[in-house]
Amino acid sequence: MKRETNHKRGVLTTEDYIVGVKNNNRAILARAITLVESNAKRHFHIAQDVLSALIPETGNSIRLGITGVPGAGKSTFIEALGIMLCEQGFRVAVLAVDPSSSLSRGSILGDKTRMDQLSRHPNAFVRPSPTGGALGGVARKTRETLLLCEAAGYDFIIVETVGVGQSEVTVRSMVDCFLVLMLTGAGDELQGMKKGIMEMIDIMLINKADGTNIQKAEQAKVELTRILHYLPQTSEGWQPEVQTVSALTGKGIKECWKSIETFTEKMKQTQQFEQRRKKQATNWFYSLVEEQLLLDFYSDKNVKSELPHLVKAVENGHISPTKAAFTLLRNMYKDDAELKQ
Ligand SMILES: Nc1nc2c(ncn2[C@@H]2O[C@H](COP(=O)(O)OP(=O)(O)O)[C@@H](O)[C@H]2O)c(=O)[nH]1
Ligand SMILES: [Mg+2]
Repeated sequence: MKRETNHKRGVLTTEDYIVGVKNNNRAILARAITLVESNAKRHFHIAQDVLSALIPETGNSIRLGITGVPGAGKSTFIEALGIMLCEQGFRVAVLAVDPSSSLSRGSILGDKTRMDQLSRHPNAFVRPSPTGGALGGVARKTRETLLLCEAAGYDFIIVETVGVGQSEVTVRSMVDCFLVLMLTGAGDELQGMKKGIMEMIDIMLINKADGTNIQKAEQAKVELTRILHYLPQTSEGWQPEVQTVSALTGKGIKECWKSIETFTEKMKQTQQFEQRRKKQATNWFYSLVEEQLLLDFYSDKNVKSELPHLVKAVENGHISPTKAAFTLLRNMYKDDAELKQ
């Protein structure tokens, strides 16, 4: 008990983090997440040591992504589905990717993102979106948080996001199954959904199919099923499903769960599950390499000093953009070249 109190206040060693996460000590898991979310260099190195040690413990959950416009009922739905799974004895972690929360402080995922009822369940762990930084930074933090939750033994990781910028593409790239929550709209069933998004969806849910809305929801289901039929398949042998659901009354949640199970089983049988995960991991690796190269490049002192002159010269038409780009790129390696001579 005493040790537990010390952990809450005191400094943890790398080993404390590793053991604490493995044992699903929630206070330590929360602190490990804070560590990966930190922008401080000294935290970065401990966080990476902790993650490296925990990597063998990861990969055993089903990762679900949920998107939809603000107010579609994502948080209410996740809470209903989450509680159902927790009641069955599963452990559920809920994360969020909300690139807006850092800018406006107010989250567009809404105040229900806290999911008070689910948060209190002993089998659940709810973590709000990391704040600060662009989507790229938020995405890295969420990916690493996902790995920490897996190492802590959560069976399902649910990631909530909204259709802002590239956030849907980002979340699709870290989950096994991607769901969208729709509302019945006035005629336009696609509700201005960006075209590429439709093609990333595995399961489409029409939410708020309750009260006077039931009939409209059923009509929308027919219409959306027809539209989805014309789109290319996201996964081999899987025709995206459309279902009506009420996150508020719980009607349709079980059926939705069944679809998620059928989908993941099918993906596992055809090896697409493993292949997608491998691809996601290598893509993540490459994007980190590219991101870091850019950062290093623009913070190089030679590049920094040359850049304004070259931009001016390009603006004034004194040098071609191609020549300017190559001149700048050569600048980065100038010191290395001098050393070699
Ligand atoms: N009638 C009805 N209302 C719902 C349903 N699901 C969510 N809501 C309500 O819609 C509002 C937005 O829900 P929320 O879960 O915060 O949406 P989010 O922004 O997509 O996360 C809240 O007032 C919910 O109570 C539903 O199935 N039926
Ligand atoms: Mg929400």
